[in-house]
This record gives sequence, C-alpha cells and structure tokens, in this order.
Amino acid sequence: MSRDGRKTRDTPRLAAASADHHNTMAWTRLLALLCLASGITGFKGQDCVSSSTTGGCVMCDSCPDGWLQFSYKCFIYYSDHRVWSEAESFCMDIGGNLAKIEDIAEVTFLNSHLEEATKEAKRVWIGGHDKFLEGQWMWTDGSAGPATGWKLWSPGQPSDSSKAEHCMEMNYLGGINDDKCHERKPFICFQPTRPF
Ligand SMILES: [Ca+2]
Repeated sequence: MSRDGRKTRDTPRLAAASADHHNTMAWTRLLALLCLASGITGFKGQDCVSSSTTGGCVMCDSCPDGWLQFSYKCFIYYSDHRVWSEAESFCMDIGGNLAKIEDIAEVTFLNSHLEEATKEAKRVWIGGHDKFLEGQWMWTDGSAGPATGWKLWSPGQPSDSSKAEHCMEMNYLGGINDDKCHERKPFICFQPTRPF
C-alpha cells in the first residue's frame, strides 16, 4: 500500500511510543500492530530479504506489481520482439534495466516462469554487453559483467561471430550467448528490490 500523507503524520506518535519500550521483541510486535493498524500492510517482521524503515514502520523491500521477486531483484518479462538497445530503453522507461543475471539460481528461477508463460525456455535479451571493448562485459546498470570463463556461458561462447556479437542473450543452447544486437528478441528487465 502506498504511504500517503495520513500515514506520514502517524510518525510522531510511533516515535513517542518507541521511547517507552525497552524490550526489543515487544517493541517489534507493537510496531507491527501499529503499522498494520495504520493501514501499512507491508510489515513482515524480521523475515525480509532486505528492509527499509518508513514512517517508523519496517517495510520489507519488495517489487512493483507485476514484477517477480528473486532475492534482491525484481524481474519482468516482455514478449514483444525488440532490438537489444530498444529493449534496454524500454526497461529504463519502466524504472529498470535489461536483466542482470549473476548465478544459475536466477537462470533457473527465470526459466521456470518463462516456461510457464511461453511453454519453452525462450531466447531473451538480458543486460550484458561488450560494446565498448571486445571481451569486456558490462551490465547496463553500470556494473562489471562476467569474465570469459564465466560458467553460465553456453559452450563455445562468447564467440563474437563475424566480430559482430556484442549483446547478451539467455537460453542459447542451454546457456548465455553473445549475439548480434540488431536481432529482435523478447526480453527481461530487472530492478533492485526497494520499499514499494
Ligand atoms: Ca555467440
């Protein structure tokens, strides 16, 4: 639920209550009740992957509606086919980037949803590229990408076929591949979890 002005005005009351409690667990339970009573339903106690404190209420970091959460990331799949740069622009327009994939658990998670949605582990654009320097992979969120020996590369990849493959796709022969950026593919966007 959104945090509107009414809830913000509840903050001083919650802060005053805090000073009267010396037992952390008791305070946590009371805060949960107060937050729930104030209509903020995102309170989830101590079980958050990560959390933020807003208006005196601990909120689990989460994802916007329609995005899938996996650990600290939110993902969303789009089935329309775009060239890689257009896919990245689209992801930026909705608050993210093309997906940053860092381990096999993320691939497994995403493929289970892709197979549910499309009946196959579709080839999709994700956010890696080596447009600036061949072999130096980066993610579109600005972080460093994988090295050549990355275990998620499909066998024989990245191949840079015809010296023209600088954009990253998932699910090419069971792994990650460099492909030509002007190819049109469906794509997956991501953004970090935060208090939505
Ligand atoms: Ca390739």
